[in-house]
Order: sequence, then C-alpha cells, then structure tokens
Amino acid sequence: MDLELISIALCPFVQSSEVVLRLKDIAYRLTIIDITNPPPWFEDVSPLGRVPILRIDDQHIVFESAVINEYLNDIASDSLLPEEPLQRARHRAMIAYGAAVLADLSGAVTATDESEFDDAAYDLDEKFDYLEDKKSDAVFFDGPEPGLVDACFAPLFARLDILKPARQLLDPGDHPKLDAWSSAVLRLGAVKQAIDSEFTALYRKSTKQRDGWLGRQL
Ligand SMILES: N[C@@H](CCC(=O)N[C@@H](CS)C(=O)NCC(=O)O)C(=O)O
Repeated sequence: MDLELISIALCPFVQSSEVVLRLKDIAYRLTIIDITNPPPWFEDVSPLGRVPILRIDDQHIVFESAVINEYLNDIASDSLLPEEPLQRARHRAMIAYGAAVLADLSGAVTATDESEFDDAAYDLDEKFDYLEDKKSDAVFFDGPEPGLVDACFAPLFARLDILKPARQLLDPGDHPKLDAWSSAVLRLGAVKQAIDSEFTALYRKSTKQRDGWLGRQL
C-alpha cells in the first residue's frame, strides 16, 4: 500500500498523523505543499482546502487528521485506542479537546500585545485545569503505552516546550500530571522522529517572525 501524507510545514495536525505512522511503523511519503500557492491538484484532493490529506495508492483520499489517524490505526495491528466503547468515546472526545487547546495556543502565539496574550494564556490555563483533572496517573494519557490521544497531544507539547524560554505556559506546579505526561510524550522515539530539531528551529523562527507579543519574548 502506498501512503502519501500531504502536508504544509509546521502543521500540528499533520504532525499528529506522522506520530501515528511512526508509532505503528507504517511506511509513508511526505509531500509538502505551499498552502498560499497550492499545486493545481490540491483542490481535487482536499475538499476543505486543508492539510493533512492522506492519499492511498494514488487514488483514495482521506481528510481530517482525526479520521486519518483512526484509519492508520485500523490498517495495522496493535490498536492505539481502547476496545471498550465508552473508553473509545472518551479518547475520541479528548482528541477533539486537544484541537481546541491547539487553537488557544495559536491565540497566544498570534496575540499582538501583552493583554491579548494574557487573555489567550488564561483560556489555555483553563483547558490545562480540565486536562489535569481528567488525566490518569498513568505515564501516557491512559496507560503505560502511548495511544492516539498521546499522538494528538504531541504537537501541542512540542510547541509548549519550544516556547518555554519566552513563557512557561504549562506550569508544572499547577499542572504536575500534565507536565509529566508531556515529558513522557516528548521522550518517545516516534515523536522525536516526527517532530525533529528542524521543526524546532522553524517553529521558533516563525513565532519570532510573527512579531506577536510572545514571539518578541523568545
Ligand atoms: N480539523 C482539521 C484541521 C486542519 C487544519 O486546520 N489544517 C491547517 C494547517 S495546520 C490548514 O490546512 N490550513 C489551511 C487553510 O486554512 O487555508 C484536521 O484536524 O485535519
């Protein structure tokens, strides 16, 4: 099976799919496009004009990262989701929550002044309170091995880590379970491969170039 993941640089949703591909040891090709000047074929493969897109054997298309990740989970052994329906639903809900946390982080990064930044950081902190409350004592989100939820949170944790010199948005004192979870996720080989030092440099540079309040502190 030929799997092509269509991406843009710095997309956290693409990175979550790459983490799943690496956790499941599935071979794939990465095609990076310029979303501001997409190739003519992009319109045909991306109904929402967004990445990630998974192209299978050059003929089938799957879009939306959560759907792509479940598909990848389904085609290889050792499921990254629990079996029990309510637990599965809980994990899927947490994946949707992770996307909302990423949106808050984006608000913090794009805030132009300190007061706008503080509002975004407050929203983020409230999300962290919820996660701290829901997090089990397990190493990963819900057990000793990483799952789909961990893959979806990896891009968030990586960004928070890169932004630390500017602001420690995830305070280990307030959110110890979340902090330990983030460290465990960032130590994973699959995460280090999918979110590498090249990304760190690029994300740092793009945050500084945005000239938002946070970028100016980096
Ligand atoms: N819900 C979507 C979100 C994907 C998304 O927002 N992708 C961004 C890049 S990170 C994108 O393609 N943006 C292009 C645009 O909005 O023009 C998913 O999980 O796949």
